[in-house]
Amino acid sequence: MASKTTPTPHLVAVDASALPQTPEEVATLKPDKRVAVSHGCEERVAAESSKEDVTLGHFCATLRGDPRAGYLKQCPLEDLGCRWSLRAHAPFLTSWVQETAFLWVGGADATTGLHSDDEDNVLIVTHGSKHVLLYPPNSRRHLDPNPRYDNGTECCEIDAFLSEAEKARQHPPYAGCAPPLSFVLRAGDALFIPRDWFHAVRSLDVSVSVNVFYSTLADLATRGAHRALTDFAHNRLGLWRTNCVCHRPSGGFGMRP
Ligand SMILES: O=C(O)CCC(=O)C(=O)O
Repeated sequence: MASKTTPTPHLVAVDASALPQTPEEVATLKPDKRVAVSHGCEERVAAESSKEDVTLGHFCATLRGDPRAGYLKQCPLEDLGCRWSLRAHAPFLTSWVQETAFLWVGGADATTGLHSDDEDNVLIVTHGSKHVLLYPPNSRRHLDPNPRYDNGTECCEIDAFLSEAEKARQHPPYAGCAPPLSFVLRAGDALFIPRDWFHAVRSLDVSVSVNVFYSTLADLATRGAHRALTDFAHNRLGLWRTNCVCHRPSGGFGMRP
């Protein structure tokens, strides 16, 4: 019987020239728009994190000089008036997909903790560089998944950027886990991250990137429907509000004064 091949992360060709290329270019999109920038690592329950409410113009202007400026994470590109289609710029994507693009802007060390997403994804760096570590779905039992809510995502407690020995020391179930795949993405690079692969990302310097999640019609009917339901339960009914990446226990949005 022919075995079904499972996709693995790999670099793909994407023409990213029409995407914002620098923090300064990002700032011009909507300088007065208020955005929530993140501090710390929101994906790990044990790590400190907070959000700060600033204007996009202020954030982008301070980023190069202030290592504590924070990380603008997963900001919908459309909210900034920027419409861009992966399918129109990526020769490998030939069939219809529903896609959603998000912007990420941060300084050196801006980090997204280890997690998996339930959609296929392409991460495109347009400025600076990023280090990406990835584990296959069958590594899950080693990675200490936690109950933190993030729609369509499963977060983990492991700090993927520690040494292999330190990860096993801090989390005994990590012992026996194969080391992660490692990619350093530079401006112009795009990485395909298959659904359910665990990944952690760290900026190596000031970076701008865009990630695009995409789903076929069949994906939308299954995983998309589940995401819509859990999003409703979280944002409208208030479920899982004390342990999520987006709200603070007070019920507020975690904004600093
Ligand atoms: O670039 C990052 O910090 C995280 C990106 C990510 O998690 C993703 O593309 O799924």
